Amino acid sequence: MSVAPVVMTIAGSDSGGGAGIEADIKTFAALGVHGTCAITSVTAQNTRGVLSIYDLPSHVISEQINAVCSDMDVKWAKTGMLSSAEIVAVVSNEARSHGLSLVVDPVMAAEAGGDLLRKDAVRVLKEVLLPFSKVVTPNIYEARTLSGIDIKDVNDAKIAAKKIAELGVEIVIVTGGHLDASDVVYESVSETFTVLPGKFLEGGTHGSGCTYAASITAFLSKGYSIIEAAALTKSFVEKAIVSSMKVGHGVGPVNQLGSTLRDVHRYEALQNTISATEILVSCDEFGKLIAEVGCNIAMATPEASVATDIAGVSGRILCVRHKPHIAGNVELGGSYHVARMVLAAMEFDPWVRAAVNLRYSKKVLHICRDMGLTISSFDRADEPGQTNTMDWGVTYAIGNFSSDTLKKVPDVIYDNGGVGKEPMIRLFGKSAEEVAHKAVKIARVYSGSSDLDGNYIDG
Ligand code: PXL
Repeated sequence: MSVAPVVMTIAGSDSGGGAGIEADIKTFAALGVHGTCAITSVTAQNTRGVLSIYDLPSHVISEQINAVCSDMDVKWAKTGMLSSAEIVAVVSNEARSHGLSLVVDPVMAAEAGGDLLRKDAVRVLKEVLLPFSKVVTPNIYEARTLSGIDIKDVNDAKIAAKKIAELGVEIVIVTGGHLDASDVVYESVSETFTVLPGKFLEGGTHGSGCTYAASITAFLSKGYSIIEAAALTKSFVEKAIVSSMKVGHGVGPVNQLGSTLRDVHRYEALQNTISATEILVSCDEFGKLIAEVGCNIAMATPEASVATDIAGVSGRILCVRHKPHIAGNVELGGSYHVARMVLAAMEFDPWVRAAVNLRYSKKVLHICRDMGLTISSFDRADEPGQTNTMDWGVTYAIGNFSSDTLKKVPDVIYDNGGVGKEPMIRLFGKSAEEVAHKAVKIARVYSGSSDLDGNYIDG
């Protein structure tokens, strides 16, 4: 069993799944630490705003903290929404008695609107919680409330940070999401400022503040210095914003796992395509299905939008002495043509993510039909100028095949070639392996070594 730091979030719940403990726990999971939680308030919320707030009784908050800390070794915790003076006080007491190192996100309002901290709680936050906290991560509006300084630029942020540190908190990070995207880190022990520049990115930001503080907590629990934690967190939050998903009608929530999943998907597409090429080259009969120009097989990630999100052979699969031979490596962006076909097919059905091109023959088309595969085609003569043939051809063949209401991708799309263009059959499927298995089955029937059920024919 592996060992991971245990961290805690003491925060409110966002029923919309964007901010609060929901964001914190996802952040902890994405960063490989074990997340625990003590819920302070339950908000009825969506991407448009906060509809209602129910504060949990103090003893329920204490009991959650005690339950976790009496069993697990929690050193670092973060606080989020602490709606009332009473909650701030009880959390301060519990954190003190369990010796927690605290990262305080001084949550005051929700992104989409709605107060999350009562006015009388600000005083307790400043006088009781911050004096023994390690880090506080206000945005410029929260920093103004804590310092009384209106922040219009990085210099104002530095003045405010220093003022907030005077309350007794060791490190103040004024986040720059509402300024020029740079974060100002003030370390009171060494009296140093570090400015971490950032960039504004396209994407939803609901939950970015919670995610920021949770990420700082996770990196500190792993032993990173505050400047390392702040730099790593900046990049983590930027990726979470870029990966945000369009849900709801208001401010979209950040997606803490988006970039990790994209990497997982790339790895899966590569492995699947490598395995598919092995299936193809270990079948001698497949040599007969290799086109003059060679074959390629490719598989896209679910979020693919460009050829570099698609694994394919960087050279080709060629027929050498009647046997398939792979010339090149499986790489992301390895195939351009097959990648274009897959991208075009995914526009109609996101589950169709793989394809292989095969040598054209009427007999192969017959076999495909006998196997129950669906077939459509395009004619290069119909292609308008200024298009990418693969985009246009696949889109045309899908349009021809399916009804207006149900655009379905056929298993096979072929064309009869054109001037200087070899005719071609293209086989589509959900994964490169699935497509390779189908291609091998066709090749065996074509060469007479097996029947349509895959049974070997003697002789
Ligand atoms: O992002 C601040 C925040 C913190 N905690 C909860 C929230 C929000 C914002 O919406 O809902 C519970």
